Amino acid sequence: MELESAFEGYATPSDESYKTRGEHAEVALRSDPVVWCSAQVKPLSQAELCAYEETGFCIVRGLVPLQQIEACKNHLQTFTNEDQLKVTDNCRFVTEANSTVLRSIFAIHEDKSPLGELARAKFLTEYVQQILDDDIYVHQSRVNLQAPFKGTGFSWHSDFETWHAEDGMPRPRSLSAVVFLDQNAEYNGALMVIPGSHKSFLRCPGRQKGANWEKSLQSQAWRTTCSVDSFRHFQTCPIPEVYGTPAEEHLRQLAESNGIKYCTGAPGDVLFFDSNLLHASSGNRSPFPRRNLFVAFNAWSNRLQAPFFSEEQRPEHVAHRQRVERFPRSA
Ligand SMILES: O=C(O)CCC(=O)C(=O)O
Repeated sequence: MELESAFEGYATPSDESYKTRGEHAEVALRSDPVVWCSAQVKPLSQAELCAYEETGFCIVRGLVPLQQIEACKNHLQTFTNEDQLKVTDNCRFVTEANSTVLRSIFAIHEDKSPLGELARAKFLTEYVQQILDDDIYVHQSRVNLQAPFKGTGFSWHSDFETWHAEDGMPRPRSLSAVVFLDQNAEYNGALMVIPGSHKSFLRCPGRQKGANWEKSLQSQAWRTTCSVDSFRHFQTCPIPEVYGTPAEEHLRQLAESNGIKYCTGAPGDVLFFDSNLLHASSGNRSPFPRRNLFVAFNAWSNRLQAPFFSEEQRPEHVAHRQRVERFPRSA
């Protein structure tokens, strides 16, 4: 079957650059800038911007005061109460597969809480505005908990590949800010990245029918279903699903040529990384938690359209379209 006909009925991207979810895995060159500003030297210096452009990420040490980090962690304790989780809107909370252990909490920036405040803090948004050179908004926010002994990690992926295919984000004018709430080390599931991989676009195979998000938020390698009234009890069956998962051969080639880097650091450090950077994390078999706040920002000029390669668009709490607050660059 021709690739064209496989995508019949989907929204048409403005060009072919980020075609994905076809018959075959392929590697394409990114056709957009990484750093969109030209000469601004604050908060990142010109040298830091150049390094970000080259590697696709940077870590700013000690950006968040420890007091604020402690307040966030105290607030997170309130989410471990099962009764509270049961009465809250269902799929905002994602558990580890076949488990009641909490894996992710979505739309955290909307909460009136220390975590919500941190996700919208000016000292984060000014970095993002500098790199993207635009007004910005939160596309997605979540806390990933990587629980001691139980965290199962995330397979290799480019966020932008999913955001483009399933959310309708036109271009990779977007990035994530990751606030380390705990020490992030190799042994407790620190994020791994392939430096420089953001310059390639890895087209992922697998034509998608129906919603992929219920499955992919738990694991990109297993099919799971989530029933609405028993959201804490996912059923997992061993059928591999590959939507949004790059080919292992392409990952191997990139890792061989560019290496793999662990993004380790202390509470209060912040990792900024390009939306097309390949990243993953191993599970957490240590007795120490690895809780991180992820805030994905998109340029205001790059707001979502219809999904480019998916029949269903993901829900608001996973990809914001309606409930968006604009952070103007000059504010
Ligand atoms: O928390 C992690 O280890 C990885 C999370 C991730 O890749 C994501 O949320 O897209």
